Amino acid sequence: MMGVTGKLMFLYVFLNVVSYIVIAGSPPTCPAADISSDCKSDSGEWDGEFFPGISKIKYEGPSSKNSLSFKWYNANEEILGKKMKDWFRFSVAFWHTFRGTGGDPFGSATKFWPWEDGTNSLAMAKRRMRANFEFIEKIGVDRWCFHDRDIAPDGKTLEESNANLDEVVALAKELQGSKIRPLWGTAQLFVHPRYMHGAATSSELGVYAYAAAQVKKAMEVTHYLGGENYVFWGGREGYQSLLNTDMERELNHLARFMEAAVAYKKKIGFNGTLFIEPKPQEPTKHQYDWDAATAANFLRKYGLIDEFKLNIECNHATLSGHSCHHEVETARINGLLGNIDANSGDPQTGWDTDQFPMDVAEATLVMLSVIKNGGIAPGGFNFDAKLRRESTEVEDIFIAHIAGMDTLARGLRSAAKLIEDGSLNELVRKRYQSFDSEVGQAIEAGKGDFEMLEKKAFEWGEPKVPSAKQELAEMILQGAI
Ligand SMILES: [Mn+2]
Repeated sequence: MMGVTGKLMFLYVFLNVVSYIVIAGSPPTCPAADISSDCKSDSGEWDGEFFPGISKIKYEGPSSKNSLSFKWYNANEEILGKKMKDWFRFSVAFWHTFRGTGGDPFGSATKFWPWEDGTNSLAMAKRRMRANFEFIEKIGVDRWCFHDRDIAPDGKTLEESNANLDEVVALAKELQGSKIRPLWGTAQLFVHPRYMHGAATSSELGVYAYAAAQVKKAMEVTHYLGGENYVFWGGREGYQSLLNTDMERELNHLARFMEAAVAYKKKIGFNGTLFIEPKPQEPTKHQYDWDAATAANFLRKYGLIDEFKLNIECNHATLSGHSCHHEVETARINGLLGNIDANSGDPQTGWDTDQFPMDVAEATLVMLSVIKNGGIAPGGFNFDAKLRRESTEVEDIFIAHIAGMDTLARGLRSAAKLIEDGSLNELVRKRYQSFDSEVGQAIEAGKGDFEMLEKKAFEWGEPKVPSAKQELAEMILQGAI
């Protein structure tokens, strides 16, 4: 635990950095060798457990009243011929879980985890990494996701930032052991002021080059850690005003950047999938990867469709005016379903709240798509989700992940019931059965010319239009949950 000196120092440092945290949601930069400034840490190594009193979370079944147990997620139980853990491939998001402060645009941090000393030092970064792996071990998942700048502090120069990253990554590699791997890594190209106009879509050449160097390094360390995928979320790849923006040129630059990433991935022998993560707006007014369909169009236009898949984030789906199910289905039918950032928004809030997924009906629909996709590997379900600002106890980190995993597990169980029951499938099949006829088959084979169809329309007369049976479909869904 932190001593009195530590607490005073924490307060001092905290007051110095509070304005930055409120504005940018991130601590200040700290050069690796700087021991004279706010970056100084007295942390050293951490004695003992980070989560004392919490042992490995076990499955206890739906009747358990123990908040630190799984009620629905039973890792090794087989559902539709596959273990639950293999359907989900759950991952812990380092940034929300270990860098989230609870700060929002109106208020400062609310979370003061006992292992934090209020600095963004290398020593603190290493201590945090130890906490990350103790958490992963206790929650019982095999994967984690990270941004480069969240796991290691920015340096005064790019060389120094790279050196900081190398030092933390070496420790992460050691702590991972043989079982744990990154589901994916990514570069944080949106917090630093240099990226205010974008990274790959910045109007400044120097920023484009800096971003390229950062992605190059982030891909190298992801590969080194045995990462299975790499993500591009274009935090500031978009515009605030079209009046001062050459949208065509920016999109061309973005495509060139992605081409270079593909080439470098192949050059270093990194076999992970590259994902684009659509989001319509926030922080920019318009993000170029608005939704799954927009991202698919971008990839097709620039000949990148076979090199990428999509990481669908449920809260981003709702921000774009779609359901998560719609975005997952759009990705799936385009052969682009790669990964799911498992979270949810608030139906009464119009921004990205990154809440843990708690809606069993939505989880059921998402899992129906994932099952139709034959699973999601080499992607998985990453908890891109954070505790509410008002949830401030260490055990809340566990409770949130357990509840999110249980929600998705209930979704999987319900989706499996729907598939085994077959009546929803049958309802949909019947709805389109007129296309199973000779003429319908001709249309689907591309032989439905207008002259032939006009002849049929005259012959058949006014068509009989059956019921869509939406309420029956909803009744079937309710019955499976
Ligand atoms: Mn989000």
